Amino acid sequence: MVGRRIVPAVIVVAMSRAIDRFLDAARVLGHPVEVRRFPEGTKTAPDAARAIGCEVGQIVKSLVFLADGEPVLALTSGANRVDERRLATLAGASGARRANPEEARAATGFAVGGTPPFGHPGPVRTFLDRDLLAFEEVWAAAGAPDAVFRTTPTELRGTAGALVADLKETPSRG
Ligand code: 5CA
Repeated sequence: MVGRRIVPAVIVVAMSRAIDRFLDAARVLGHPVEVRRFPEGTKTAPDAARAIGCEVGQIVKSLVFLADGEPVLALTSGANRVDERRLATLAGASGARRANPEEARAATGFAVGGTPPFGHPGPVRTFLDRDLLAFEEVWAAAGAPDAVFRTTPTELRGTAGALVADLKETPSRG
């Protein structure tokens, strides 16, 4: 039992409800998913990669930004950081910034650390990091910070209604 956290029952119930909401949304889309839960937690991309035993680049981070105030979702490889200027350009906005946890939840209906790439209460413009296409399978959050599901980049593009884009930060020259 070394390393096991004690999670209050109220949080356990809230997490299960969030996963159920995501499962329902996936079914409605015609893409039922199989959720895997890890007691050690999958809250961040490195946590998830460690738990699953895959490359960190195969983890899909579902990151919410505000582009001129409009929520935009960047499905980003766990190996990359989002270039906010690139994202703003993609969104046709003059600027983009990371949403705070409250803004992210308002846009997606889920808490950061468990935000799924689709299944939100309303449409959110979504971009898919091109680097994820290099993998046969990728893993994304399934509504809670201990829950993930496996998908393929092509399937993810469809379920999330995402536009494939170059959105990662690249090292600056000079
Ligand atoms: N479940 C994992 C892997 S699928 C996951 O959801 N990863 S994530 O990258 O999409 O979400 C975790 C991220 O939430 C962290 O990397 C962190 O950057 C972000 N986050 C944590 N706290 C905040 C905060 N205060 N404001 C905005 N983002 C936050």
